[in-house]
Amino acid sequence: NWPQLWDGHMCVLKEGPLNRTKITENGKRLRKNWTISHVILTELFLLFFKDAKSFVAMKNGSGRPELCVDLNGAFVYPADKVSSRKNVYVISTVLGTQVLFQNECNVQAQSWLYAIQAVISNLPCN
Ligand code: I3S
Repeated sequence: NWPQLWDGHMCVLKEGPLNRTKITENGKRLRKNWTISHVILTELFLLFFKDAKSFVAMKNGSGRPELCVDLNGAFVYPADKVSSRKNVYVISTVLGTQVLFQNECNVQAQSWLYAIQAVISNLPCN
């Protein structure tokens, strides 16, 4: 139950909009589908919500993220050849999910990269 999990265990380290698309699931390639998400970084997960309202709704007891990326053991790195967009990074998880995230502003995109890297390096499987 997401609201309960949230209440007990998580705090927001970084929050804001990013473009994202999942490109691999369980090691299987997916067709790209870029969408804008409201992204929440916690000490464990990167959560993608439809918008900021959906995140508030989840905290108030209804709804859940559209996508939850487990950062324990994950890698994050520039995805230069994976997309024609600029400032694209890939998060690759132990279970074989890969998500691209992107922001038109390179400073914004990089600040997400650094924040996610910092979380990963604090997790046990790093
Ligand atoms: O890596 P791809 O397959 O060239 O990625 C592009 C396609 O997914 C395209 O959609 P369709 O070919 O499914 O219609 C998307 O509209 C593009 O955004 C994808 O490329 P970028 O370079 O934006 O990641």
